[in-house]
This record gives sequence, structure tokens and C-alpha cells, in this order.
Amino acid sequence: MKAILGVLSAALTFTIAVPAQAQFAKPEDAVKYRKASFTVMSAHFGRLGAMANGRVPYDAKAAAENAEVVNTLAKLPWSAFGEGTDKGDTRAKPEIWKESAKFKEASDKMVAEVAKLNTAAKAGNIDALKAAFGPAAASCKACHDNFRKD
Ligand code: ASC
Repeated sequence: MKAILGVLSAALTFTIAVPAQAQFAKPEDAVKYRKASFTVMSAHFGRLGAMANGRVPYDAKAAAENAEVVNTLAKLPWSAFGEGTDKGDTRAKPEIWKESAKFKEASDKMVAEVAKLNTAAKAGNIDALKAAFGPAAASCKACHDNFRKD
């Protein structure tokens, strides 16, 4: 029993230690993963936008919950833009790989703006949410304009 546990724990340590990219068995899996994370992120970001833009009544608890989800998801897609994931069912532009420093900068910017949005949403007032939503949305759009096909 002890031996089995030892092997399992060694296997788990290895799984955690390998680079994120190696966690996808096939490039298609990485493409699916990043699209899924953007899709779910967009749903929760949209709920924040609806409140920030007054389309639905402000609900501090819902805002905090949605911002927390967006903040977690914002960190996920980037490891799924590895080698060989420029093809298939994707609107990713070649610039992602050709101008990778620029892409990294744009994605870091989005992660940073979303972290600010999360802090703002937790503050529990609509003005803080409104102030942080615009820059966060702009950081999404900047990446779409430069790195995503229409
Ligand atoms: C959204 C969503 C995006 C961003 C972007 C902001 O709600 O799904 O990708 O906002 O459109 O410009």
C-alpha cells in the first residue's frame, strides 16, 4: 500500500512540475481548452458589463462572484498557445507566434486589468466597477484587434 502511494505521489509531483504546454496531449486539445476558457470568461465578463453599463441592476455580490471567475479564467488560456496550435478550428492570427513578445505584453495587460476589476468588484460600489470595467474591456479588445481574425 505504501509503495503504491509512493508511486502515485511521485506521478502527481511530476504532473504538477511539467510545463503547462505538455499538459495537452494534442494541439487540438490546447485549442479547445483556450477557446473554452475564453467562452466561459466572456459569459462572466458580460454579466459585469451589463451591470457596469446599467443594463441590469447592480448586485454587489453577483459582481464580486463574476469578477472572481473572470480573474481566475484570465490566467488560463495563455499556456494553450504553444507550438503547433496555430492551425485547426481557431481564429488565432499568426502574429501571436511571430510577435510573441507583443502578444505576451497584451495578455499580461489583460490579466492585470482583470485583477484590478476583481479588486474593484470586491469594493462593493458601482462606481468602482464602472471605472475598472472600461480598461478591462479595452484590454480584451486590443488583443482581439491585433491577434484574432474576424
Ligand atoms: C466581452 C467579451 C469580450 C470583451 C470585448 C471588449 O463581453 O466577450 O471579448 O467584452 O468585447 O471589447
